[in-house]
Amino acid sequence: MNENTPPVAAREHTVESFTREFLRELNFSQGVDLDRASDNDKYLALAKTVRHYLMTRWLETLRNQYTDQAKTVAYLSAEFLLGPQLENSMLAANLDSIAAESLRGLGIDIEELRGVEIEPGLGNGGLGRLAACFIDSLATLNVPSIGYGIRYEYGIFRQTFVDGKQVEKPDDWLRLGSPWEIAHPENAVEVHFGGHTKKAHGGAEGARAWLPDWHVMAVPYNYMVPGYRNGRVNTLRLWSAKATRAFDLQIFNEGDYEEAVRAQTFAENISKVIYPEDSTPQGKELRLQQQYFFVAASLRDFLTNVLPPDYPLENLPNRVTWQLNDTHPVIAVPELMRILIDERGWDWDKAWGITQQVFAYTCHTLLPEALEVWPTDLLGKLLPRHLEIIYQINDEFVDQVRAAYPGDELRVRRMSIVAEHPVRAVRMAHLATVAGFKVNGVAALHSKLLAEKLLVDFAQMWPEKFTNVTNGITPRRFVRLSNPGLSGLITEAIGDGWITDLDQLSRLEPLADDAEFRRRFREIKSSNKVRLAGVLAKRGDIELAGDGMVDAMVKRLHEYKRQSLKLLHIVSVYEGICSGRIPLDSVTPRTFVFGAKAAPGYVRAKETIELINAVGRTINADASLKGRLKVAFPANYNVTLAEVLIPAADLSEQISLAGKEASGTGNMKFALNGALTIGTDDGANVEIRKLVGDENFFLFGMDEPAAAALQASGYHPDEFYESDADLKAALDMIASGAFTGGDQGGAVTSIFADLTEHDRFMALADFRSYLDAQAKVEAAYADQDAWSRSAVLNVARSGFFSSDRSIRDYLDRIWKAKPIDQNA
Ligand code: GLG
Repeated sequence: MNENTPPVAAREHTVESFTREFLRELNFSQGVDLDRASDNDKYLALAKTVRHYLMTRWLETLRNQYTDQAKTVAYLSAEFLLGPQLENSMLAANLDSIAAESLRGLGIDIEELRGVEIEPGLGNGGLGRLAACFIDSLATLNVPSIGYGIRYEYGIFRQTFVDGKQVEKPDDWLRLGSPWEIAHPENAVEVHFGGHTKKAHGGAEGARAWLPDWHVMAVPYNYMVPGYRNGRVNTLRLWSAKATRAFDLQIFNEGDYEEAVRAQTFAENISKVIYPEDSTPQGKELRLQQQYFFVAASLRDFLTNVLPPDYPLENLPNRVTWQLNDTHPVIAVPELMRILIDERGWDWDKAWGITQQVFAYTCHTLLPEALEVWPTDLLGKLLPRHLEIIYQINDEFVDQVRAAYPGDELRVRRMSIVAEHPVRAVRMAHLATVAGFKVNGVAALHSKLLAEKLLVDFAQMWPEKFTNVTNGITPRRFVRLSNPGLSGLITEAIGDGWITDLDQLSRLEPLADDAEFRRRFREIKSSNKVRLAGVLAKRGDIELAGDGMVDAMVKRLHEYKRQSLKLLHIVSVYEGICSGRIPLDSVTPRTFVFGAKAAPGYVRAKETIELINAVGRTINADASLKGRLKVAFPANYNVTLAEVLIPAADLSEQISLAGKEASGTGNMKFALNGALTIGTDDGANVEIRKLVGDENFFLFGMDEPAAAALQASGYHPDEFYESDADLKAALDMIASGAFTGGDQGGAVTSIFADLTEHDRFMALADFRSYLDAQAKVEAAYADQDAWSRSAVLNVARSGFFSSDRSIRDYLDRIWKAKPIDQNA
């Protein structure tokens, strides 16, 4: 350690010292005294106090990162869906009880302060949340790593419902300030765009000079990523766009003040808002700007700030893996080539040799239309040099394919990085696969289908490139914090080692046969339902069906996920009751909980929301049901709500068409909190079922080969509609306008017509099997004791789904980096 930088004195872990710090923050940072402090003042003071406690360790980690020069994982992701930070930071820093006691002593209710925090919604769904779980596990496993992303000023939109329709509101999460970030404007990095290229004077052969015509500054904001009580605090660095002064001045000098301000706004737009499409890229120019913006800044940052000066880049593969979280950061590949060739003067082969050893690519989808493709027109206009480099990578790659498969021009066309139809465009997944030294899918089935279908040509050429890493979730946030009751019960039974070694949950297995343990487990579920009921009541007068079954389907609204199939089930039960086919007394009291945002431009998804709300309104208002059935669709499902809902759920709906959901991670969170799954053989459901056992899982529907076969043979949904009386009755009831005040148009016609004529994700084909499985659910739930046995077994057998295990798999199979104990 440098003598000039003595270590910051660590704060004392005592209530007195915590209180002193807190009051000091309140006075000197917020400028108020306790009597006059608002909840926001207190929250900010508390957050900053907690941050101070972590600061010493953070600085130490940063110092070690620099002195050790150990192999580092740089996780490049356009999304980090972090969720609330306060509780997690207190937990990691081992301050939870000290803080609670300290605040109690000051007459402050810590619960109230938690309510003040606005979660940073810097992600759309699973992909962004996965990135957040991964950085938590990387820190907890002591892996030198850094997360790189974008500090969007507006996160994923705030969803509201107006007459049952989704209306999006801006998510101005920064309006009260964020205590968790530290800005470093002095370390801003310039990022260039546009212009043209020309032959470089001197330099390596093939080097070009890029003459961009505009640039922005990327300002880093650092976030702490504390490991769980292990003394490591990693960094998440999110970039915010700022106009350069030179840029404005130039225009200003030309006399157009308004234009100068407009130019500034233009530049700063880059990090203004996250694109709200999940698994459906829009190909908008601003999005490509965002991608290059954060990637260029991150590479530059790593090469100049993380590496020492004059670091020989020939050694880069020993120092870093840049993990590409989906195709969003793939423009990093030509960016590194550009740096090595045009700036460092390397020749092409040498540059490509290194580039191919430092990137690895994670694919998160199976829908071909979800793979990003950039028209060369747009790419060339924004990043002319990068397009040239991509062309050259492709030329060499195509030669390689021709050499391996002489005469197979169809294959060449299929594999080419540059597509010719419908417009000339760059397929980012192909670029990532060609450049990456590994390509992984996110669940066993997904990785298999990637290699056998979506990227089959590549897997034939380079079988050793392809691997699987099944997703995971952090048990710190999704059990320890979100389910204190269950955490306490587990810890009492097996100690608290499970928090960082989730396989230890298997020691709960014998307790599934212990009646007292099951009783306590049920009691915890019930009190979690009470907590959920309280939150939903506050969120808009939503009621649960007493303490009946909580049946949850929460995920983005997407046709392939089949919220419409869930809706058909609900309508079918309701129709059965109305028509006398199903006696009301025989129906298990149940609340169907939905949580789902639709992409603002995704019409069918928005119509589905409208219809769910219409059905919900009707059912919830129908007194003849005596409150046995409720539909709860709280608006704006987010991490904060997930943390309350998941621990209360009995049944987890994972009903995508087999072969379409890459993995799912909500499915894991539910199982780990003791919900039973009703699901198809899709994504990680396959692995969940294998682990928890068939008898503790409700499987239904076609498997992937069956679904593919039906699709190939010509699928006619009307045949299912005509031949299944219950299905017909349910669909007809919707079509009759029974839920829409007699209105048979709009969403009603549109969804009815789509399901009976097209039904791209074959909901109708799986309807009967889904209903049968729901009947099994009802029967099983009637025996509460047996149900809770299954629930406990779900918990005991879900240790595999810890994101710690995922990270270990990445380390083994891809990164080859080593954990470094901070305390050693
Ligand atoms: C994807 C997939 C999910 C997957 C998640 C994380 O749709 O199935 O669990 O990433 O890998 N685009 C996504 O959200």
